Amino acid sequence: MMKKIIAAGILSSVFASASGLAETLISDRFCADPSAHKFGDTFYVYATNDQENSGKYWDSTQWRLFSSKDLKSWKDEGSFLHNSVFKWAAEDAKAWAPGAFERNGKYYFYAPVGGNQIGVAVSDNPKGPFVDPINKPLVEKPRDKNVGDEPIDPAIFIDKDGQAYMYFGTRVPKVVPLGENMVSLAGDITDVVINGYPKDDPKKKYGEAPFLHQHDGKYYFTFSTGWPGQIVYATGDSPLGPFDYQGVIIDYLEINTNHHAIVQDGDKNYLFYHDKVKEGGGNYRRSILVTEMEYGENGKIKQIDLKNRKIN
Ligand code: FUB
Repeated sequence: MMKKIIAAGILSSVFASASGLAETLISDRFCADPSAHKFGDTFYVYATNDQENSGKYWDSTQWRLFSSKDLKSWKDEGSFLHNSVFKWAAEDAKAWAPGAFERNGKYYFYAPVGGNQIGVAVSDNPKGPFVDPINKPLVEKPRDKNVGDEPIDPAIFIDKDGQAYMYFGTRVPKVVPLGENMVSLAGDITDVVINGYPKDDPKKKYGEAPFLHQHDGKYYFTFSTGWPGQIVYATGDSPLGPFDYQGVIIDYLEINTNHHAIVQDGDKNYLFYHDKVKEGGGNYRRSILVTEMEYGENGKIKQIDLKNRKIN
């Protein structure tokens, strides 16, 4: 069991590369589902608030924010947003894995509420206050066509031509272009096609937690394969896919979910994910870690060595 970490406020910890595998725990509070970004000179992690759930389900109704200048010391910015920002949401609607994004000096927060709706909130500051500019869900089941089982886990990507896309969904990955205002849909919701899964691994399907980033001219679609899930990746020539399966980034954890985000900062790449690493941790009491992510030959992402990691 790892050593007890510092109790409150700013955490000091050591950060090392993925190959040496020291990893930094960003908070002593239980939190999960990182949406990680660098805005200006500061890293921000928007998270599901596992500390405030019942411990029996992911039933928290608020999100938590953490910030850091150096990825070593993290500041807990508090429960910066509650689902009540969305007037149309049920009082007890679950606040699940968010996806934040900055565009033209505005900060957008895409939030799955209740498992069947995605709302969007906007602010002039990464820490809020956020408001709901459209007063209705951005995506809603059953209002919208082809949202799949659960419209959850939104993640945003903006392509070189300025077109923004939102990825989301469980069991079948979905993508939809966003309007330039970032708070409207600009096309149909379509399925993301992933080719080439290993036939000998029946567990290897799309589960949830989609994410898109670009590296060396290729689009990398990364996601969790299910419950429990690996974080795997597939590459393609368009943000809309299709994508070809490539391999595993994070293997199965000892909890039933796996969720990640990738931040590119200069020539470094960082991988944020959650796991059960603190005393009292479990399926509904997760903790967010950050480690360096590295590319090998031909743009292959090196798998995280879970057995040899050292957590600070
Ligand atoms: O935190 C609730 C759910 O667990 C998220 O929406 C999923 O990605 C999984 O991590």
